[in-house]
Amino acid sequence: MDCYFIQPIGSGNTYRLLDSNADVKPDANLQFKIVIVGDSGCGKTSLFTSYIRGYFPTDYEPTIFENHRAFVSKQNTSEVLTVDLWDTAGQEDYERLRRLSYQDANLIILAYSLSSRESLLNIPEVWAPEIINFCTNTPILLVGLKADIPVHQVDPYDALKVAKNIGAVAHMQCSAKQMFNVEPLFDVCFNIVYNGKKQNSSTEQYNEEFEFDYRRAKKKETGISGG
Ligand SMILES: Nc1nc2c(ncn2[C@@H]2O[C@H](COP(=O)(O)OP(=O)(O)OP(=O)(O)O)[C@@H](O)[C@H]2O)c(=O)[nH]1
Ligand SMILES: [Mg+2]
Repeated sequence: MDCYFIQPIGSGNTYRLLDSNADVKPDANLQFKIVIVGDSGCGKTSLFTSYIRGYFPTDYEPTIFENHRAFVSKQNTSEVLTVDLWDTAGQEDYERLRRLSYQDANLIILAYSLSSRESLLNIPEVWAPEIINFCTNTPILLVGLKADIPVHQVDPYDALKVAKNIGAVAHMQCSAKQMFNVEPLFDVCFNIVYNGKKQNSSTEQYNEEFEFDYRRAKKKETGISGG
């Protein structure tokens, strides 16, 4: 467990999942899309189900494609984020469908299973190239699932190396079965998208201010409106 890291963009706040029946007032500009990908059977659906529905599904049903909308409130603020969690198929048969999921993603959760060394080997072999191809600049959070199994098949230092090589902004482990580290994992996800948005909008604001000043200066200089 000492082998995970979280870059500053992923830390800061905690979030509370709101009841789907609650009278929520989400902020229109705080809407995010998070996509999970990784080998079939590594535990992606179980992770989403345990977080959103609060239980661990015992039967394995391969996913074709599934979306969940969640509203989360940011700790000590009135801000409410809308988060669309896109669950994808690890199976090759649905590769084409999965590739459609990447568009406009704000974060990719890239998952492997601690019970399968192959699922980690597939991160640099299969998944990272696919992500880089379809959403080049989207941040990646690497997560090792099924942390509850008694004997891990993945050497944590290998996983750490993979995380660094693919440029992940965080690397964590969790267990949907034992609800271990599940909420902290989603806190990191929400911090990455929230802080990323704030960074971008301050850059936009800076650009707008710069443009405004530039136009004003030009107007003075030439007596012509910058348009
Ligand atoms: N021990 C343990 N088993 C888990 C955990 N999460 C999932 N599993 C089991 O792993 C199997 C596959 O889980 P899924 O969540 O359906 O896997 P998936 O990644 O969504 O698979 P695809 O939909 O085919 O891509 C199921 O039998 C789960 O019960 C976990 O945290 N611990
Ligand atoms: Mg699934």
